[in-house]
Amino acid sequence: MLDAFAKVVSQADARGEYLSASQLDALSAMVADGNKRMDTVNRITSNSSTIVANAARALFAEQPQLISPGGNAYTSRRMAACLRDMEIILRYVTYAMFAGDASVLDDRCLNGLRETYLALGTPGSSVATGVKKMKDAAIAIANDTNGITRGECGSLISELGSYFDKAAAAVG
Ligand code: PEB
Repeated sequence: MLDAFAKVVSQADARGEYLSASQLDALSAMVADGNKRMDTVNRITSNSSTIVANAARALFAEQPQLISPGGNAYTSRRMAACLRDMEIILRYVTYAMFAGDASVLDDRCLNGLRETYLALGTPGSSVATGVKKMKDAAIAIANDTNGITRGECGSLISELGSYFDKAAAAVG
């Protein structure tokens, strides 16, 4: 598991080189935007239940076969497993956002997840749809300009989106 700093160090070390000016610039920009990053993580974390519940509700409205008898989220045991899976994915996205690096998400959540769903007979494409719905909700919450000092958040928001895209692509 790496963060943005450890990632750059390991890349430089693999080549036996000092950190380059462009690597230092990129990390320096990351530090300068640190408070925005923490705010983003904080907002998603404190709204996580809403994000998961609304995404799941929208997924089941769009794909009602999932909650019909025989469906993959039918019975409260499977419904609970489904909500838990979405919560796990969202939690790892917040870790990746905090670390500024996707490796924690890749290594501890997405690695082998497609195969797990295949083995379970759970439709990965439906999980991916749920992840996309969490993405939209998380971005709306992170990007909400109400009650905060306005600033440029474009690159942080696209980074956040990329972690959700990675999760959706890993199972979809
Ligand atoms: C991944 N999910 C399930 C299982 C595992 C995971 C390992 C099997 C064991 C269990 O049931 O607990 N676990 C999960 C995860 C990590 C992990 C992401 C990462 C670290 O350790 N059903 C649907 C939807 C979807 C869904 C499409 C969006 O209809 C999910 C939610 N996951 C789902 C369901 C099960 C499951 C298990 C329904 C139970 C499947 C079953 O037992 O029939």
